[in-house]
Amino acid sequence: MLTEDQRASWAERGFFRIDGFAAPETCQAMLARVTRVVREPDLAAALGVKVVPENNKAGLEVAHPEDGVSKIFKLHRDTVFADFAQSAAVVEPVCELIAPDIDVFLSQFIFKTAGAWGQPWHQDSLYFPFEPARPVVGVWLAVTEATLRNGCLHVLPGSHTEPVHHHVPDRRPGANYGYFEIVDHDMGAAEPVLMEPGDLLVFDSHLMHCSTDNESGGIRAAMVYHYAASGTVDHTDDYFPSVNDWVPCR
Ligand SMILES: O=C(O)CCC(=O)C(=O)O
Repeated sequence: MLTEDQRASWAERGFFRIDGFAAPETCQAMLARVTRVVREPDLAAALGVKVVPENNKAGLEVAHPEDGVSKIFKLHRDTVFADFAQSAAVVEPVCELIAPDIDVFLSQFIFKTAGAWGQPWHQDSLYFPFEPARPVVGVWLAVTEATLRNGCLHVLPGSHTEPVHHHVPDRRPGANYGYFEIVDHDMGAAEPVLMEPGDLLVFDSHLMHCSTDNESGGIRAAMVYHYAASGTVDHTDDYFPSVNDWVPCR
């Protein structure tokens, strides 16, 4: 059951957080598993994941393969990632926000190692040409701490009531795959979302949010899932190559 505070924050601000949601062991298991997937191309191929390079490190020597990776998509059928996506602790509250029957359709592990770019201001629904278009709910799990220095999320409270704005391609030369940016809205009231490992942010797919570059010497990792009502019609392939994979949760 969502609490009254969570419901109020959802309605007024477009998100809520649950501190200490996941055990440290879960975060460590996710990081260990995804590191193995990146280091073993045969495993990545067998799982059918999509590995996206970190373009701010293009051409640089990296100590470990994962240091040159921005994101991995389509992990939500695999081991610890599937267990988390399907857990009652996640599914029950998300059902309350969407519908009695939901699917998880998208998952991304974001490595954000030292020197990686942040993702510019956007609304996730830009990427979701669905019928019905909403509600779509994102859950963002802090796998490591997220700080101002290592590139935490920033959100614009209340912006979930906005329609999907026009987005332009991220203007940085060689920007990361899929990065688009809102440039027609005042983000002056934005708030940083500082997190400890295991903290969870639950957010509406119209909420405007971004993250900053990782200017620390360490990693800022997160695991992100998106959920929508079962039976949603997905038109993504009419627009761009889809990384969605619809898996029933309840
Ligand atoms: O974690 C980040 O750095 C950005 C994630 C994000 O914006 C998203 O998942 O939509």
